[in-house]
Amino acid sequence: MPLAFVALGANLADPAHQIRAALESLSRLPDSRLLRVSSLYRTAPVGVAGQPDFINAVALVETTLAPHELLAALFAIEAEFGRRRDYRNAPRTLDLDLLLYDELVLDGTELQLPHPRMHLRAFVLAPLLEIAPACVIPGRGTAAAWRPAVSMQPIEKLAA
Ligand code: PH2
Ligand code: MG
Ligand code: MG
Repeated sequence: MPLAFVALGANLADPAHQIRAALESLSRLPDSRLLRVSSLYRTAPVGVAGQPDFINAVALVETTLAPHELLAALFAIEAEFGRRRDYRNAPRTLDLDLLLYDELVLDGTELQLPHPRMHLRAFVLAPLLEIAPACVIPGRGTAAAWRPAVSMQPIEKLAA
């Protein structure tokens, strides 16, 4: 069965609660099984100024949903959580990003795989490496090799 990694992020309305509830929703995705979940991480905003800190995590899902079906299911969960898209990178109750889907490389307008910025974000790499230390990002090499390059991005693992 295909394996997909999903990044979770939130920085509004009790973000840790949003992420825990979102993990529950991921465990109920159709035709899928939630295999692994990282710790929650408190992270400073990357690429946006003047926003609250985020809570981030990464999950590994086994699924027979095709990539676009999985993406649609993730968008549906975001909508359930009251996600509004007021402007690009607006603060959000829940952001679910498809990071990897097997070794698939896709450059569509709706879906790009691997996620084009995942290797530049400590808030993705740290939780990803926690649950998949040998993870390879197609076209970019190992996730572990990118981790030192983003060591200046503040990130703190929350107690379980
Ligand atoms: N998401 C972004 C932009 N910046 N920074 C952190 N720390 N966490 C995020 O999830 C995040 C971000 C765009 O989706
Ligand atoms: Mg995102
Ligand atoms: Mg997103």
